[in-house]
Amino acid sequence: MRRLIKTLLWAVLPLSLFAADQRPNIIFIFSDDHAVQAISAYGSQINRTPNIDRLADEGAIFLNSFCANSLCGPSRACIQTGKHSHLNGFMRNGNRFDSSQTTFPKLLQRAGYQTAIIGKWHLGTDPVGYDYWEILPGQGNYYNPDFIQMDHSRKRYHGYVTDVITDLALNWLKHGRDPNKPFMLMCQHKAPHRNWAPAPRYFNLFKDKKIPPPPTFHDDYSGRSRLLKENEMTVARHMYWGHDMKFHGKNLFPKYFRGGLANGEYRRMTPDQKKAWDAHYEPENQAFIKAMREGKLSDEDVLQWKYQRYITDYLKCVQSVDDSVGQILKYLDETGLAKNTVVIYSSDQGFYLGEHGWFDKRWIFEESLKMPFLIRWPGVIKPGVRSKAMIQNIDYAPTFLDMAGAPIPAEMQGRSLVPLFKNQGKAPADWRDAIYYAYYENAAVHNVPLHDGIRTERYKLAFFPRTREWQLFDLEKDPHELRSVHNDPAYKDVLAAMQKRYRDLRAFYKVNTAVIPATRGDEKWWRERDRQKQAEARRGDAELVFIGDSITHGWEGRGKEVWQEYYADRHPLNLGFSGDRTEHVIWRLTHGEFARVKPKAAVVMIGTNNTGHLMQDPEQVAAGIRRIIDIILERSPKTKVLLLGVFPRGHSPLDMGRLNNIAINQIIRRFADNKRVFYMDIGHVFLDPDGALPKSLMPDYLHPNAEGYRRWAEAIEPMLKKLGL
Ligand code: SGN
Ligand code: CA
Repeated sequence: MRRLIKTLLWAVLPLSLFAADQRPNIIFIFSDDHAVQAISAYGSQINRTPNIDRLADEGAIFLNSFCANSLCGPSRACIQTGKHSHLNGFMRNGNRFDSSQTTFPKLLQRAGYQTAIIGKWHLGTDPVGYDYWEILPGQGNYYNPDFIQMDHSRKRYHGYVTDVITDLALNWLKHGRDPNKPFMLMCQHKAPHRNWAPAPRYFNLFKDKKIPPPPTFHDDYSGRSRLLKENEMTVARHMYWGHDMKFHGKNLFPKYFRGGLANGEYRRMTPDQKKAWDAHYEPENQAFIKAMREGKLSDEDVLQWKYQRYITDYLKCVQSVDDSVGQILKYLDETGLAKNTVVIYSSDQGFYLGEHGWFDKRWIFEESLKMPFLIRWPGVIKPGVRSKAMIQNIDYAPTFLDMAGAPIPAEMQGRSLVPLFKNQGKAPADWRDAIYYAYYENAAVHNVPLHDGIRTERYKLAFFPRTREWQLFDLEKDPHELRSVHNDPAYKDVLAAMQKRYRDLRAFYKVNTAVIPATRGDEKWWRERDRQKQAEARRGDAELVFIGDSITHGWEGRGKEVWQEYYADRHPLNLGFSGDRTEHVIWRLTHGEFARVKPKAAVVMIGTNNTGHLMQDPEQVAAGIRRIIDIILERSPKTKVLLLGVFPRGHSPLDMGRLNNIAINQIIRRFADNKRVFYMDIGHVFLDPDGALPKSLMPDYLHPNAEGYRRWAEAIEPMLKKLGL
């Protein structure tokens, strides 16, 4: 009710009320991959960031600030929308942001703010809701970077990217904006993103200094999922000779370095820049090569050398970002703007600075889950506030709107942080007890598996669908997350409570993984089968397509002869993949397997793995099946869908999996309109009169044998004929 009144008031209040607009300006300084371990206000032992620290000294630092999905594009989409990835649709890098959705800059504009974004954007589509924008294409470059202009032309600036972005931001503050309106400016840096190319003025910053690697640098990954060992982001094995380590020419030591990717920044440099670069890097590089050739370096020495190269380059990049903050604060001081301007410093996710032997991010573990968040808001936040409240990037959009006195749409999932600011960092009594996290970029760069989880003040629970594993960490006793206690009897109650909280939070945030397209691309056979099926589909001549999981896949195994007999001469295509759930089918159909085919009929039977592997709810699975049908009908309007009820499983009629399938079928039978979608439940052809599933038809109580396939074919044959086959 209060919200409604507020909304109504807002609609009728003339904006002239804000004639002497006292609403604060907002400057959001955002970097890329800046870990809290590299900010002195957060206790960094390895570098100093005096300008960023100023925000903590003069305002607040948030020690438990988290992202919702530890990756660039997704984090930014969460910030724009105030929603988790599965609802804003930007799940992984390379997606294109749907800019028709509600975003905070659009609403700020409506509330009379001027809005601008300068620097890294990385959301694919143009920024919408900004009076001014000038952005890097994709990841952008460090040296002499190009910027996309509002008219889509590109402009190249001479110099170092962090400085260029700072200059552009200052220029907009000085000359671009209307001084009579409040503003919101996002100044978004590329640094310190890979390939960590520093500005010349910092080449010598760590000269002759050795930076100690973190205590978990030599992690052996024992006591946790094997998936940790499989990912490809170690300092030891995944650093490029050119791109990361800044050597010229051919990879001389393939045992220690990856070859094939040169330092692209070097190519962009002017002769003077190259000269300065080489004057710094070449002596060190040549000394290393010489020592290697003389056999003076042990494996550990090489690892340490690589770490030093990595971490010093990274920290040098951070230093220029700190300068940028300093320059902006100085400008605010000089102009008096400081008094009524909120300044925030944050970064899209955390980063591994050698923890667990890694670089990069993506995992739910602390180093990449955390985001820096420092804020100065004169007159509201007192100097020196240190907050332990759990905040997340989905909170930023509602916070900005709240600062501007604009209504917060109910669809935004985050919560305004303004009450916390007004209360000097203390969370209200009804604040969240846990955050939800999800990472969706399966098996892409760095091979980090899809996973999600929750974190409370003390515990962290993660789930890995690929191996169907839980991991549980006690952050108080094991702050470095070196031992999962999910199997430890002492944590039985904690595990159960965390699992409940996980399920409840997923429901609260409307997470339905059954409809979120997912690959199993990290399983080689699956990738290969997908490629092969895409090729078959591209021929475009299929008339009868079967879509599903292992049960459909089995037409190529135990069902082969029946298939020959019934379907071979009807232009069939088998799109059954063992182990697939609805989300995998959705991915396959939208990524090539249904690009050209226009079959007469598509037989769909899917869902048993959704409840079996993942404990998805029957409602959710049904939504996944609905999505599959919609994709087929949208792509091939003349195709008739023969939707089959999910086959019975388990010997006993009381089998839990069987009951799940019954619950799914109860919902999906209503999808039939008998025009384009036809439904059949043929489960009874496999069952004994007492409801038991006999071994003689499904030996493992899940997959039909040859006779089972025969019964399947017989049962649907009349319908197939009716559908024109
Ligand atoms: C590039 C990097 C990766 C990094 C991603 C995502 N490789 O692909 O190391 O994880 O960006 O980063 S590089 O060879 O191009 O440097 S993100 O911050 O944009 O999400
Ligand atoms: Ca990033």
